[in-house]
Amino acid sequence: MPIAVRPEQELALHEKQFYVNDGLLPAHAIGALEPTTLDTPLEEMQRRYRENGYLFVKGVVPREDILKVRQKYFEKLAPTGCLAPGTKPVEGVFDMSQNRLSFPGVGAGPVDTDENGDVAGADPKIAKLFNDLALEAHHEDWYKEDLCRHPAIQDLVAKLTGWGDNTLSIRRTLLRNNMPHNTAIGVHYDQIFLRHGEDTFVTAWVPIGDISIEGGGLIYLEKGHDIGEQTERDFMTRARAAGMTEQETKDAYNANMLAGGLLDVGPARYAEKYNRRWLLTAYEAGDVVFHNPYAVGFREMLRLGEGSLC
Ligand SMILES: O=C(O)CCC(=O)C(=O)O
Ligand SMILES: [Fe+2]
Repeated sequence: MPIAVRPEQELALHEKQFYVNDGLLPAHAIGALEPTTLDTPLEEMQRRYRENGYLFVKGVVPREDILKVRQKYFEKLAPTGCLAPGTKPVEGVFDMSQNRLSFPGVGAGPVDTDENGDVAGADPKIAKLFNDLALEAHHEDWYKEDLCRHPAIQDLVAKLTGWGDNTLSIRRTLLRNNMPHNTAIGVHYDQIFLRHGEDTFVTAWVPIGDISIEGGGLIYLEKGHDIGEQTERDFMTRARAAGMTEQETKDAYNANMLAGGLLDVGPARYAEKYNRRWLLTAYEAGDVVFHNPYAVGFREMLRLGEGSLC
């Protein structure tokens, strides 16, 4: 059955400090993401997905399948020196003696590049290697086949949407990392990036490992999908009024948007503007958040702590 979020859990959240790109989230802008268990009746899952714009399901994928991906990923990145000496790749512990600028996140916002288009950082060679390996990882079978086409994810989407055997997994996916203190992906909804297609897809956000509640996981704006949908409609109206071509309108990097197609780089400011809360949670390996194309999401910023990557 669904696990209800108890008010005291939300109050306990207010005693913690959560950092985002534009500073601390104020207590009144913090709520809890509501978890759903796998034995929840399908109609209830569908209701939650429809009304909340997301469905956060616990334990969808076997834990060992996720940890295998985590291990492979960090084995691949290890030659960059990102892992703390004496730790195992599957732990993904960042070497805090390294300069974080050498380890830029994939698509987490504008990155500085030099005249050759290489990622600039404290050590450009390491930054380039890190970026190249992180991109290369998208083409590995342990990622694009074993994880992205995982039957447990596919089956749940097939049931949730009623698409059944017609469920198609789109070859558009991002394998992101979040280094301690680095800028996280800004406020966005996914239709921004997939405007060339219909707005009927489902995104599965899959944490590759456990993430503590302050650990830099994804956070969602409460019922943000209505804001996302309205924003998209306004955007289309403005694009038409400005005489944009079809191609320009579909492009997430166009004149009406922030760099990278983001709605805002500052979630605290965004929550204030719309008077909505950001919903946070801890994640365990195997959990999946399914969300609709207009759900407004953002990454919490990973601050000090154990420096575990996610
Ligand atoms: O940083 C993340 O994992 C979230 C990325 C995301 O929301 C996206 O790629 O659309
Ligand atoms: Fe997203």
